[in-house]
Amino acid sequence: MTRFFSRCKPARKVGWTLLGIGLLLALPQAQTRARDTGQRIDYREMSRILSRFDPGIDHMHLHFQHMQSYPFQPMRNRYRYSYGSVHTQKSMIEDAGSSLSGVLVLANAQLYDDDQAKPRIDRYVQDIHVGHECPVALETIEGGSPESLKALIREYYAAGLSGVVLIGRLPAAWFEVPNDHYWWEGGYGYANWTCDLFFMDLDGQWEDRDGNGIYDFHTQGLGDRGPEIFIGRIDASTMGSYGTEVELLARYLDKDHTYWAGDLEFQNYGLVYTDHDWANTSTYYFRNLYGLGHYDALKWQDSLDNRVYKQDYLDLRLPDTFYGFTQIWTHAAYTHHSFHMGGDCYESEVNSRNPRSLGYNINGCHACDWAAGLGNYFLGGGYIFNHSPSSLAVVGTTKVGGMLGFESFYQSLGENHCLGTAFLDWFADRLHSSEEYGFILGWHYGMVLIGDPLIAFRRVPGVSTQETMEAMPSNFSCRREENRSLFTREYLNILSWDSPPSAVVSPVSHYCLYEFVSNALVHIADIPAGTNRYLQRNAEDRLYRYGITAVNTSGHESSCVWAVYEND
Ligand SMILES: [Ca+2]
Ligand SMILES: [Ca+2]
Repeated sequence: MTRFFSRCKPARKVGWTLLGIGLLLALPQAQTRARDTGQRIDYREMSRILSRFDPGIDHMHLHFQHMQSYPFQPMRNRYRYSYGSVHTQKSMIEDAGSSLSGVLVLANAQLYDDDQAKPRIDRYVQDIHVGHECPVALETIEGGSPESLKALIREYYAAGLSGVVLIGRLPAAWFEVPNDHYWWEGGYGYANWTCDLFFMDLDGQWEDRDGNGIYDFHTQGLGDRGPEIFIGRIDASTMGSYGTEVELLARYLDKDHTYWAGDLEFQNYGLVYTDHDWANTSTYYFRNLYGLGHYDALKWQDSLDNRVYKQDYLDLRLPDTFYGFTQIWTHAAYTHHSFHMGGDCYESEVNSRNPRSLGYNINGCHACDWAAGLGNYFLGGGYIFNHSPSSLAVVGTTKVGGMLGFESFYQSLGENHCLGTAFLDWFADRLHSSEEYGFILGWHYGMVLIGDPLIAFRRVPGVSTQETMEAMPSNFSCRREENRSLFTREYLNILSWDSPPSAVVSPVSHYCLYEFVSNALVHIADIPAGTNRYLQRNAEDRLYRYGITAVNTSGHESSCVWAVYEND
């Protein structure tokens, strides 16, 4: 911990890089927790599905336009300050489940000079330092190539680094292949894309063999291809259609701060929303995040009951604050989701609905292809650079493909690791898997994290909630019965649950029963300990989302366990 702090000094000149690499080689691969989940993925079938879709957009042409607009310049970096590891009052209360060894924040120097942006960037650095109780350093960057930026990141990595946050416009690395998805019917043809894996893999070898400024080979070099750190991009300059960069960044960092202050209410309940072409894939992996029964798994279905279509997504899913994390799986381009039913759902429509989940996994080609947007907008950006008070981060891709092999991602999130760590864990799992390397490259090399990578989705790191999993009721369920007599007929919602395990420190005093309606948690009843059943009379023909907590004799309330009921 302290090594990171002591390394972060402005004087780093000749010889430092060699020293850094030496240290790097000596360090164990401690940051990456690759998990072999043993799952096999039918990458060929997935490529077949992708090949059916043509958005009619020439992403490659847009990429070349982007490259011409932003030529590389020599880099000037300036060390600003760092916070070392300190023991805050919060750290005495609870281990928030974070175990980061250090975070480096790199901000565009011109942006940092702005008097609206600077205090907010400083506050962000402070927030993540306190939240994760890990060292955080801030440097500002002018110009720069991906290589010079990576060299700087490497120096920090040598001293202990878990991840990097890039704020504002900063260099991007590009990757190209002559024939993407070559294994599927002749392939998709030439492709290039921005590739943040370049900054995540610090010991593999990256080569541009034809010397056109775009990487085309990635081998293990002296290390491996897998990532060692995570990267997150907070770049509001990609969303120029919606305001100035400073305005958009300020608004984003303000809502992000409410998260870190513990003032953003969110529920431990998820949504996995899967369109037609993947309707037969399992979404069981999603249980890893909030638990079995703690997510809506909506899949397109060929019946009148189908709920997966454009207007349902826009009107009912995006504005719903019941969802703490959402995964959406549709065909896409940088401009829109393409739903099987209801048609195209444009970035502007997503943006204007103010998406309310804290985080999104957007599975769809080019959804996070910010370069294609030429500074105007892109789909992934529309999810977070908007007026929503809660939407903070997106994982998606800058090329065709997206995430597959989800288990490691949601396992990591379920352990309340931050999004960056989960993204790193997932990427490491894919790159260390026994799948054909071509599949990994074609499907995953564009994966990118847009927004704050330090947020977690079960609870805010560093903010005490005084609760543990063990203190929560379990097996909470709702069933319906008809109560019929000669003169009346009514329906009852019968709620039941099990007490928390007796191993809990303080005994339960009572349970609090809530219903989540109209984006708010409404208290229904207090139920004394010893009673594990509740009847709600005159139940209506609608959706019910019940939450129950256990309050112990010390007055601490557990987080909610959910039971969702809807009459078919
Ligand atoms: Ca090249
Ligand atoms: Ca590596």
